[in-house]
Amino acid sequence: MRTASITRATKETDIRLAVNLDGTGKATIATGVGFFDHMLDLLARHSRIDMDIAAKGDLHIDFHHTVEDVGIALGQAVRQALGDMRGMTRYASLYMPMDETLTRVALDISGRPFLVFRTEFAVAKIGEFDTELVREFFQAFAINAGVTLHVETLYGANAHHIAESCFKGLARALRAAVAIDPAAAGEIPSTKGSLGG
Ligand SMILES: [Mn+2]
Repeated sequence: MRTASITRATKETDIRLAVNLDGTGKATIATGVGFFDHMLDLLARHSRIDMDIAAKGDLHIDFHHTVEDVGIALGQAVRQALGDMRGMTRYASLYMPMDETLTRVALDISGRPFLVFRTEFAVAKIGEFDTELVREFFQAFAINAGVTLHVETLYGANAHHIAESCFKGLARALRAAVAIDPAAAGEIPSTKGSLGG
């Protein structure tokens, strides 16, 4: 089983997180931020990665540290669970529609962290949630998971739909990229013979 657990405590947040890449999408999520819980829940569901995430952050300041640090811990957990990436598909890309919104996500699980994020929100908040934190999460995840991640929202209007299309797009891309490719089982998907930078 490709699993990992991360415990991460700072003066700003206290996070316990576990993932199972070969799961069914079962999620137990409690970050104290309702909209973020909703996004993480659908990230687990649509990636079929089991996620157990408990975060206690300094929400009396704002949601920034909590969202960013969950992104860091989730990225670290995914990277750890992948191990030497033997047999892994590695690349995935797709278009994710959500009503009027369309977002494209392309992913290379390469050990080469890079984020291109071309998604804009016309409003600053979704409920209490700052829309700029969507990018912060993707940045933290990409850097710590060691993935090259391109996200572009081609069009869209509703901020909730735009955010959801990004998270669902990441979910489906992750699901495809971490899947074991039966034709290449046991092989490391790189001409270098290793992945990791
Ligand atoms: Mn929703």
